[in-house]
Amino acid sequence: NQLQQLKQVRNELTRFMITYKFGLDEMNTKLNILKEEFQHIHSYNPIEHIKSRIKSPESILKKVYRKNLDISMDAIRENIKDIVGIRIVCSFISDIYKVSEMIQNQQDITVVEVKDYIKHPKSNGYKSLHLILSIPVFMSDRTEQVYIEIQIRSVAMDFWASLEHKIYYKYNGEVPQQLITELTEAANVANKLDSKMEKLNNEVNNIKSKAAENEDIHFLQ
Ligand code: 0O2
Repeated sequence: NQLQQLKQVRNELTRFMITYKFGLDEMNTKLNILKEEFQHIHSYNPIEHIKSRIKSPESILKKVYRKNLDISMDAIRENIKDIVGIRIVCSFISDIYKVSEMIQNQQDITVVEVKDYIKHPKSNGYKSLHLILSIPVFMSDRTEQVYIEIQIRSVAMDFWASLEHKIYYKYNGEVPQQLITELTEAANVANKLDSKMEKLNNEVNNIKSKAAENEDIHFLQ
């Protein structure tokens, strides 16, 4: 019966999850290398912080129902692409695209999909750059491709999205219109803050590079 089938799938899922843990470990190592190397070359770190999670078997099953999928490992493997989720929070919008490019350029990473909610924000004001990647996980007797969802956003975008997520859950999806309007206004304020910080950062960088140029000229004379 369906309950037994569900229990069996749940147990299989728990075993199947370890592959995703390896995928997450691998991706975290890649991100830490990028972070350290970037710091070494450019003397600054574009990543403020990184958070990650592996979807619980329960919420994978919820998504299986929501998407009306077959209850099978193959269907889950193929259709649920955010079992491993990584969120990278950057200081500036330009850093978001730099980090995304560094990730996409890695040879063993296949870019499955890019959703740019920064250039095309959702109607509620949600902004983030989403990458769906596939990476190989090498095990003793086989190699498995694992999907990973990476969300890259600025501190201001992250601040807004965390609050919006909380409100959405609090109202169980039925958020009063007034609150929706205010949230969208708050998203605009977050955008303005991002633009202002980017502009200030560019100004500081220009001053720094002019100072470095002058030092070089001075050294050569
Ligand atoms: P959680 O708990 O964060 O994982 P999918 O349903 O993933 O197959 P979809 O809807 O096209 O396909 O995915 P999309 O648009 O890439 O969004 C997936 C994730 O982005 C969400 O995951 C959220 O984390 C985030 N997100 C998308 N839209 C919004 C939004 O309007 N507000 C906030 N705060 N976050 C958003 P989950 O699965 O919803 O939740």
